[in-house]
Amino acid sequence: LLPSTSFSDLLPAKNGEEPTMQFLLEVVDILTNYIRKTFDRSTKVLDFHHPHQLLEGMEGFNLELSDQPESLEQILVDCRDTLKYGVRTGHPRFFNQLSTGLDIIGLAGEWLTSTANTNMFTYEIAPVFVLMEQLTLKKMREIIGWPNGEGDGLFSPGGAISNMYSVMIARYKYFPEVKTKGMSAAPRLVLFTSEHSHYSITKAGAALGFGKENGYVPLFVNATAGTTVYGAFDPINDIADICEKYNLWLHVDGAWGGGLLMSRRHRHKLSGVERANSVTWNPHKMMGVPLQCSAILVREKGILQGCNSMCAGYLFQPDKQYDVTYDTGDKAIQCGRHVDIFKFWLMWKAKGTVGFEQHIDRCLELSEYLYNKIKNRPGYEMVFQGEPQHTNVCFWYIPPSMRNMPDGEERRERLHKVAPKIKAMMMESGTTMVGYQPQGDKVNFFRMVISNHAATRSDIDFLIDEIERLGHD
Ligand code: ABU
Repeated sequence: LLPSTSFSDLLPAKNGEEPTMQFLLEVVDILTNYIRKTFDRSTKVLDFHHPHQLLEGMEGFNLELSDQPESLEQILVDCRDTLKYGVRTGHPRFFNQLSTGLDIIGLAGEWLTSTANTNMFTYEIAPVFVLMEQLTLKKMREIIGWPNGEGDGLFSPGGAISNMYSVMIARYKYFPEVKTKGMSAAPRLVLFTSEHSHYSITKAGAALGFGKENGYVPLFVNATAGTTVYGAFDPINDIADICEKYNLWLHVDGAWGGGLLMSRRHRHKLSGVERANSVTWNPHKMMGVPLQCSAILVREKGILQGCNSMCAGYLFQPDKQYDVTYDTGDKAIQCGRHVDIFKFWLMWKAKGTVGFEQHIDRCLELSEYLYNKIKNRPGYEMVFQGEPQHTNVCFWYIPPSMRNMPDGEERRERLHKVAPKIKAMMMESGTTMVGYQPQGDKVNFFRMVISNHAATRSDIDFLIDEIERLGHD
């Protein structure tokens, strides 16, 4: 590209085809180099800088927006720098989040999705994607165990929003007048969820005007399939018995654990899920689909439409020439909706159901390897007893100088500082990343999770060596 070339030389400019192709090939080169390095263990997971350092500008990388156009040469440098100062979440040693990994087919799907640049609200402008979404949601409902995969669903912008949908439709099911008359059309309602459940359930309660008081009318129970920190599974059948007895809506938050439904070895952990009224299941977590890809699945057909439809005449005209039940946008609380389905559909095609099963079984085997490696290793204490149910392995690392300290407040205070200190050093050396948090009365501990298909036993060994190297006092 000539240094003087700018955006105005690209298509749709006259004679714009050649500079456009050159520019895009350069971008592809940047992306493929990044991908190659992501899987190379000699590359760092991150090159950490504090916010003020990035804001001040790093070696010519300037985040400030400009009034005048920049050259395409500079735009390519901006692309390179954006990746350089980011975090390689696909690196085999990135364990920080529930969503990790870089699936190549999923990535291709995401590129195609951006190229198509359409909106999921109507069949009119997204015919193929709408059908893919319908078919994939049906398959997921079949896997849950709902008869003939009947029901409803949507892909939403993440597990928190999927959980919020479940609360909205539960309220609509029991008190449909709330849609038009507001909260005064219902008694004071209350939701039930466990202490370890995801904060999005309480957030949905707050956003939708629910309270927390005794004496309110019970409406909804959330059972978590794979809690965020411990990876624990609530006993769905026992909870379903209570919900049936008291006529309550049962939601299963399987944002993290839903993927285990794909595994014949592990799906028993969600036993009873078919008794739920709604299920959240995030393929962007345990199934390695690129962000974002979260489904809200509902047993009752038509309830999403009933709850959310506003029948905007400019978009959802009833007299279109095709079957307008395929205009699925009015079921959503959003108007514009990103195409999250294609990458998932493409991965399912490429791997088959068995491919997802193998991925999940492998991740669980790796976490078992980690658990067995550290459960009796000097310097480690497990946060909860027994084998983890999911890939979450929660542990304290005790530096040598603390190993003979008696239990007590002084030890707790010191231990609380250990995981953040090691994590900070880890990020500054850029070698690996793992999460930590306190939970209830427990001081900060590491939460290791495995969802990355690139991780191997050697990466688990590396993490442990790194914790010991950085944590040695
Ligand atoms: N939505 C929960 C994600 C949390 C995590 O990645 O650790």
